[in-house]
Amino acid sequence: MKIDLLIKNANQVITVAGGSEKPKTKQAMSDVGIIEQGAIAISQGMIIACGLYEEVVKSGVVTEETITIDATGKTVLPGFVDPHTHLVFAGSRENELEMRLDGAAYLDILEQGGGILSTVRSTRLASHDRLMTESKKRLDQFLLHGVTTVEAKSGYGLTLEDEWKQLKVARELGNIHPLEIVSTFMGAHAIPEDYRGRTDDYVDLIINEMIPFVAETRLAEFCDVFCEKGVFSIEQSERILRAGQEHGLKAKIHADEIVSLGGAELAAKVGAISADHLLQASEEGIMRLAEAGVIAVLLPGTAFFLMTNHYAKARTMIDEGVPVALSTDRNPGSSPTESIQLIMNLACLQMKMTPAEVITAATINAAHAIDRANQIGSIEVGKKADIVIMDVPNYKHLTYHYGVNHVQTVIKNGVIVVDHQKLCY
Ligand code: IZC
Ligand code: ZN
Repeated sequence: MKIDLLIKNANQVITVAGGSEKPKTKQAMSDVGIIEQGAIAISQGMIIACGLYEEVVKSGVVTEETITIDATGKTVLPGFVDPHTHLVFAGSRENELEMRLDGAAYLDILEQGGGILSTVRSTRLASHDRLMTESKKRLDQFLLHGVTTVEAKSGYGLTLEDEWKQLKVARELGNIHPLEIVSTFMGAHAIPEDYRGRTDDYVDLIINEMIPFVAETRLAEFCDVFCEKGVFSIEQSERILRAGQEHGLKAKIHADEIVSLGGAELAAKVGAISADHLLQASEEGIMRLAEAGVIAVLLPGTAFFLMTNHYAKARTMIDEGVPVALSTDRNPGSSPTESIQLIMNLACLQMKMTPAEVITAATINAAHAIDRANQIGSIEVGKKADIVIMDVPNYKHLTYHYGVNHVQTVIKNGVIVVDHQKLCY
């Protein structure tokens, strides 16, 4: 077998190996698989060897065409996986930041027809091309920051046609951009203005028309609900998630973000693949997640950006055996960032996750949260060659030297797509 790409002399290769079967929990989250002076061989987009150089070069044939990257002084990791984004939308909401600085609350802005609903208005008005252009910019930022796969939710359409428009953009972007996109249907993101006071009627529309359509056209793999005070109740969320499951859509839930409603308990009850946010999750809810093996996708960017200063109890979750993953929650209202590195830093400083736990949460556990852990999330033979080379001497440096982008090179499916911090696909 011909080696297409060879990475050598890395100060550290962080493999995060050993978690492909099931997400890493407890002590296993700290085991990130460090290889000092490591090397990796890649052939036809896949990892064919990882270890010490002398062994790795023997895994295939080095030819004149083999590209060699000297990673002296650098740290090599699996490409980051972002399992929770609202990628496709039009416009921005910087005006709301000023309202919030004046004391307005996120849910009050939504109640008054702003927030998510203002992004719904601009997304409905936007053409397919505008949505493509704006969303592609976000994907480029993700890639520049070391993310090689993202989940992307709909939820700024809230009609069948407009949700479809968003999901089609996500699919098309996945076809034209090196970054891989995994889609989630989230018609249950807000109550559309013409259904105000008639939430159950909107839930019926989601269940009877949107979910069957999305499932039939295979435009999404997951179904998500904003289970929150004033949005979708526990009962409504359960109906939607179960309807999704009946149509083959795996359940995800925005749970206990702002008000503690019992979203964590619901996630365990329906067997969701992940419960996301959980800032206000109860102790009981955390125990249920651990028992049911539901992945907690934590999004500390929202506590930071909404200035609540109240973060999810990551330490309790990890110590109780909940598999934890991290995500940006990229969206225009509560977390407008593509920097997974900033999120990793917040996870460490504000949620007291260790640097090793943070890396596990942003790679293999995040891959599990989108059901892709058999293909991505670690540097292991047989996995896709999704790799980031960071200009740091060791992995602990990532959560220490903060506020800057440490990415030097990004490799997606064995192809160099970011070189010296510049896009080159
Ligand atoms: O646009 O505000 N929390 N959904 C639930 C969001 C934030 C996105 C937004
Ligand atoms: Zn979200």
